[in-house]
Amino acid sequence: MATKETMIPQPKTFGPLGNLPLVDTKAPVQSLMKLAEEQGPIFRMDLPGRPNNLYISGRELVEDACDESRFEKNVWAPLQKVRSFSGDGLFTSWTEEPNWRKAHNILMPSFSQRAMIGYHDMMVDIAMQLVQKWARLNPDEFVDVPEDMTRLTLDTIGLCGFHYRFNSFYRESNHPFVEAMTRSLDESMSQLQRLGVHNKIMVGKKAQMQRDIDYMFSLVDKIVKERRERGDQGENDLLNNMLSGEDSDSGESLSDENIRYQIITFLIAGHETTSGLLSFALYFLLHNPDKLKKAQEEVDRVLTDAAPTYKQVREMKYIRMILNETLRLWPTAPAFSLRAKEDTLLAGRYPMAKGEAVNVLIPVLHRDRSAWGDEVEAFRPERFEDPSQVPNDAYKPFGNGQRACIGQQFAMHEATLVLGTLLRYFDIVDGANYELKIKETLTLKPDGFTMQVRPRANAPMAASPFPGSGTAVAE
Ligand code: HEM
Ligand code: LEH
Repeated sequence: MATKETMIPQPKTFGPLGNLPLVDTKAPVQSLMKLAEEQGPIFRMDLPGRPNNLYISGRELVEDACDESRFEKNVWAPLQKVRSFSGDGLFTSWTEEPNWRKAHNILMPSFSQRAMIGYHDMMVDIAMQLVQKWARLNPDEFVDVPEDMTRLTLDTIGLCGFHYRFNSFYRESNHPFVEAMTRSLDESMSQLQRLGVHNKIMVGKKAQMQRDIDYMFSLVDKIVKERRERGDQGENDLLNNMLSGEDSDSGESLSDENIRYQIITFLIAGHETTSGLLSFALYFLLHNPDKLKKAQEEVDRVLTDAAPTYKQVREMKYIRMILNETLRLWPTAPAFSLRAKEDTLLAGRYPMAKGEAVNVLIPVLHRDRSAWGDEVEAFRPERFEDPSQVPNDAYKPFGNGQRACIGQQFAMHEATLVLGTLLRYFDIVDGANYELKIKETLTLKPDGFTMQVRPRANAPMAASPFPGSGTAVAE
């Protein structure tokens, strides 16, 4: 009888290093994507100290692994590294850890579609700071897209989540939190690819990571202390919900230590992936003038005032389709992991023992021809026109089931608002002939992407230094 080892392909190995030499240290996800093309929808990788990693990317396999009655979220190696600063926060906790359900119950209402009405004006505040910055550029100047999108998304989660202003648009370089966070994510990714002994001797890197974690904790502790001293002044934000919320199941509230982990989680998760999404979307629009034209027709029709209202953001259907299609081609959180709850057969074929895991390579799943047709590389927002035609089992940019992204509505409301507003105010120009290169820091971003912007003649109040803050209107 064939064993499962003979059934699941594995690329060539290099003695004690296993398959590690096949992985580009700076671009592990892109290496895994290439390996999936060669090996097929399921393959095995042996890594030093981590034998037997399974990667899946076919529609049928992923659909089966997403069955929550048989599989559950696995806090796999990349997430275990991040736990050094996000502990048992929502993203890095096991489902059976008591704080996962407690925080999930307390925080879910803060992320409902209705809750976006309360965040809308704050999102507009930050979006308008970006409009102001771009409106003041000289025609020959370039915008560093991922840098400005990072400024925007960090300031947005800071303000909406904690009424804290990072004021990134008033700084030449990144806020120190972004520096500490990026270094920590980068080091977490590097640790995955070093041999155990090699990690132990990287004393300098370890010390830097500890300094970065200490800095992130100190910033978060300052935010909490100031809120506690000032008291609740009716801010309807994540921080208030965490400080005063009670879990409806247990009646318990979150501990101070867990609140710290949740804040770090939200500051990181709340901006890193959304900035990548906005950057990739602008990249795709530069390369697809017909889609850009359709997008501008929509924003010109819908955005009639200086700043978008909540209702107008909900009306920008084509902008949302552009974002969905962007996340198909470059899902900015590119992988997640699931483990078997009991012994089972994956897709009726591959025996999996209880606890055994599969890692889902989302960018490859999103290019499965059986779900998306032959022209998988073509940027076609129209794929998302009719929701009943979207192959949801082959589209997982926000993960799966009860452990799917809690911030999905937040990210999509923010990204739709910002992309729509930018296209209303500016024409975009590929002045640098940018060629796509993807930078990985666990998440994905277009590396070094610059472009030029030209204020549009018909933009509402484009010349005004105070374009207003807009008013949220519920549907
Ligand atoms: C979980 C993607 C934006 C907070 C996840 C997961 C994915 C994901 C794939 C599942 C991870 C896993 O199974 O291991 C994205 C993408 C985003 C985005 C692509 C933007 C385009 C956000 C935002 C926030 C956020 C804006 C917060 C404001 C979280 C949290 C979890 C999570 C807390 C863990 C939820 C839980 O397990 O209870 N996200 N995310 N994300 N995301 Fe996001
Ligand atoms: O290094 C990675 N994977 C490999 C390395 C190996 C081949 C040497 C592995 O299997 O260990 C990269 C894996 C990256 C995937 C992690 C995605 C985490 C995204 C974090 C986003 C958090 N967030 C943001 C918003 N919502 C959630």
